[in-house]
Amino acid sequence: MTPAEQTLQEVLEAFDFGAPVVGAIRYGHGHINDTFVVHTQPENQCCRRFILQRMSSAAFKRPDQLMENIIGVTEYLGKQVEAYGGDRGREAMEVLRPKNGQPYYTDSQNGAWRLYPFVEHTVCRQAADTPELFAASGRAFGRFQQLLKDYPAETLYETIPNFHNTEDRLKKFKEAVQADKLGRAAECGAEIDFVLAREADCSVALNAMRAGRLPVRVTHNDTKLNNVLMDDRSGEGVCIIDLDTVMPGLVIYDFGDSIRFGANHCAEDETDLSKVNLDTELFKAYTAAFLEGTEGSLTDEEIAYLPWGAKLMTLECGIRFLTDYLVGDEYFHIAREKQNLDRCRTQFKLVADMEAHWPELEAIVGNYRK
Ligand code: ADP
Ligand code: GN1
Ligand code: MG
Repeated sequence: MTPAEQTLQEVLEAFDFGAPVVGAIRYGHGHINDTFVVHTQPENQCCRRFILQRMSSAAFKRPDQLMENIIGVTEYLGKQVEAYGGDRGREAMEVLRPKNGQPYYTDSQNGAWRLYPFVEHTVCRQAADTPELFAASGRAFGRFQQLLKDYPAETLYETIPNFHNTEDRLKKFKEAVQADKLGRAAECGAEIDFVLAREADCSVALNAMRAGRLPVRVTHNDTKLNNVLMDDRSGEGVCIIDLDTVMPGLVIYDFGDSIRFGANHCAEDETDLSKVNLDTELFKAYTAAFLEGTEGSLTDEEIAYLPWGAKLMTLECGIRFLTDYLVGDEYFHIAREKQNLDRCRTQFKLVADMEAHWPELEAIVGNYRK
């Protein structure tokens, strides 16, 4: 056995799966955690599946606080789902504790692992093939926002400090350019200039928040299409997953991050930038559905700032990919060289496209202003 296999074996033994484990393999397309699907074989029954994850130590310095957040939020959501007569096992995540009764298991190499039931009869999409599908994800994220609207935000830890603080992201980017520890800055001149030309943009949402025009709410903060599981028959959103970054934030971040990832027809690391374009029909479909999911609870200013959410989340993500490329790909998993630079380039192409379509985006959200 390799050391990695030995660790996995140790971890599998730390949990009670209720039946023999017949396999554990890597799963999913997340960039942060190490995700495995575990298959068990109960006697005379179908195989049961679980999601086992090693939380990223690069991203999350305090797994204890992270899991306290997740347990608080999942239990709260579970009760909400029961209250409206939904199916708690499908519509809310559930943390399954290891045999030692802790919220997660720490292995002998200090890796932190958690376990969830696999939510069956769902699909996880990497691209929004149709406006209907994208709208379904928007309704689900809007409803998620709505369900958590009375959650006590002050009890949540900031699992990644300054996660969507665009001013702080800009500062860290500049430090990485300055240090240029791998000599990669020279090949990124156009991308560096792209960011520097948009320094002022990095303060737009923060200024509105500081002025009291955008309220702080409990937000998901990582609303990619592949962080919602969709019913494999109806196509409707079933369960919001990847709750690592549920923290106080701005609602425009949740709207914006979904648009960033889903309102185009390309992978995040597409190298043919001519294919990377904002699809305003998808933007329109998502806007309608997200606002439907929030049940009219957003303020007029929040609605007005939705295009800014889209632009800033895309710019910020491009800055993060570029920063990670400059420091040596420490944060986002990569499968090939320059993948983070390619990811950065798609984000900046989308930002430019959003700027080119700005009046149209404002007109779309304008239809919902109060
Ligand atoms: P990351 O933070 O690395 O993105 P996620 O928590 O999003 O990790 O999990 C990675 C992938 O695993 C998801 O995109 C999804 O395909 C799958 N997944 C995660 N949790 C579940 C679950 N409870 N049931 C089914 N699939 C899941
Ligand atoms: C990461 O965890 P995952 O793969 O769903 C990242 C997001 C980025 C996204 C870019 C905790 O999301 O912030 O927007 O990659 N999550 C974290 O694809 O940093
Ligand atoms: Mg994810």
